[in-house]
Amino acid sequence: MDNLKRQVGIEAAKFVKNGMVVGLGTGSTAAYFVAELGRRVAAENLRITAVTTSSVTSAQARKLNIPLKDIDEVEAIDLTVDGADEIDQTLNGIKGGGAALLMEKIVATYSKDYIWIVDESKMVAHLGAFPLPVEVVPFGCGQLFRLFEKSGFKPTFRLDDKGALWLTDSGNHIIDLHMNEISAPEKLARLLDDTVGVVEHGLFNDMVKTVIIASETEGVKIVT
Ligand code: ABF
Repeated sequence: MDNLKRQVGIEAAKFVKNGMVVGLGTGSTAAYFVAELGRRVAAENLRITAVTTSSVTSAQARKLNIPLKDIDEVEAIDLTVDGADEIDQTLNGIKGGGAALLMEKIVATYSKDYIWIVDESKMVAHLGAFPLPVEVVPFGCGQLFRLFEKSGFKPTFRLDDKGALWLTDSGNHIIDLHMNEISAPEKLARLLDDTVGVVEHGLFNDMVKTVIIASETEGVKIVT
């Protein structure tokens, strides 16, 4: 699996050219992309500026001497490369298993080009077997939890290793919805967008144009 993740990370880094502003995703697959960029910055004198999608990725980029800027300091983001938790056949996806969905969606929204890198296990017929992460404001999140329960969304609060409510980089909590199968992702996204207390959700519908997939049997494929 690590080998597949490394392959797509290296493949995606080929899209990065001198002078670009690059959005760096979060997660174990995106980390291979960031590692390859770091290698090229050192070995090939690749000149880029990066914006990141989490404190974890910022720390990795700093270690690799990849020049970083705040998202508001750059004019535009040329390309963002990120991982995903599930992708369906229309290239809608679930993200946020790594709890970075809010920053990931903001960076993706302001990117001219956007690529997901995954191993084949992430490709699914229908979204929803992976619990859908929803980032929520702490105030009133118990009420929101009960609303999700009543709606049949089977919510659970994400906890940290000490059993406390998970705190995102933006100081919010995460509720995971165990829906099993999401038959209408667009409708669910609209409902969550309209729910008070929801900051953002992990449905990334119609956002990505290119997915790089690595499989044991077929090698690396680029799907658009
Ligand atoms: C991020 O990392 C996410 O949005 C997604 O939750 C996760 C995928 O992680 P991994 O590559 O480790 O499976 O991109």
